[in-house]
Amino acid sequence: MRAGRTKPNKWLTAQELHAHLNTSFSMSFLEELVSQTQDEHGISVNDLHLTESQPLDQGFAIFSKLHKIFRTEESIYLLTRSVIKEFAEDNVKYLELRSTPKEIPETGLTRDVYMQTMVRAVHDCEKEGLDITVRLLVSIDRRHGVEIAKIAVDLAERWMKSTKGLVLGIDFSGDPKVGDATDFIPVFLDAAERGLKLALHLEEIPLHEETKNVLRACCGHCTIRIGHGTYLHRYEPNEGHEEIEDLVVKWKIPVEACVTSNLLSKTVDRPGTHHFWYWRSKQHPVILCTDGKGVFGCLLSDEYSKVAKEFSLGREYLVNYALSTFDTIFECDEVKQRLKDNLKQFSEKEQ
Ligand code: 6MZ
Repeated sequence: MRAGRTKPNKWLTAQELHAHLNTSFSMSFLEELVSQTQDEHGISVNDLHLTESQPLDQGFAIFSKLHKIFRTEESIYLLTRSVIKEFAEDNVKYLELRSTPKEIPETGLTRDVYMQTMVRAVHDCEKEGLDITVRLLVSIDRRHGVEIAKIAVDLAERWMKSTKGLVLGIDFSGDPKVGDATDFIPVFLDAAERGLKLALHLEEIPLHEETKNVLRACCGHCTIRIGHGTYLHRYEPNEGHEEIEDLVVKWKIPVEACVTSNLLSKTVDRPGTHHFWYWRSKQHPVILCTDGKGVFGCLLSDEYSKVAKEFSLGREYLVNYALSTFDTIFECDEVKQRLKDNLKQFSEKEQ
């Protein structure tokens, strides 16, 4: 599959809840930027997306290269606009876009400028009349440690207030092999106390202890979705990890399922064993997401097509599925209802 292709697909409207800004580039935008800045970094476009399954580490090596390219206010602005535009072209009506605010003294980028730039790009897309509602999450990179995470929460709270809710939560992500999510529990609780919603990468690889600790501490106190959750239900019997699944089910914690990303990162071996279907069969909320549509070369409509083909799902099933997933967005009930009404109207018209 070609990375970042922009074939509009009008068969379904939906929402994208797990998209990292720097890995969600559109290919045409990346090609242009790389050709202009090649002398500075010497990186080629072909090094920036996965075309076949590679271990997760390979993905993280690519993310580091991308961070050498998206280094200026201008590039973050253009990246944000092009990412939003490409989702809108794929008929995505609601997007929660997440990113780690960067400090890059050489280019004058500060975390505040980074946030300001993303917000400006969202507003400019609104002015342009793009038919998509965009909200932002501030990412905490677990590799950067707890002190930087606290800064991210302060930043998210400040921008949530000043944008009247355009920023609505935090994401916890980064290389799962580094650090322990348990250390961040006070940060998560503090963020929730301040009114921020939490999208937490958990169990992308088997990390049952930290997941158990986080869920025990946060369930009942925070609004949470789980990113990936690939190993939530994959544990050996009698090792005491059943509690994880019990908590996820008891608190109806939605799981963000990134099928192509998991396959290309080799955390799932084939589409038929993807946990999307495990949670669907339990009637537990699970949302199809792209993760990084640039790096993983998938549009959201591709993810729908992939599961439709794999699990023989018809149009009516998918429309009902998509309608149910609107309940998992971090926005208020009024916005949820508007999105559901729009999708119902759209699907009746397109029948
Ligand atoms: C964990 C991931 C990720 O924040 O610079 N990120 N973290 N697992 C994944 N699965 C493949 N994919 C992306 O976007 C890039 C950052 O998002 C996180 C990593 O921290 C990566 O550096 P931003 O916009």
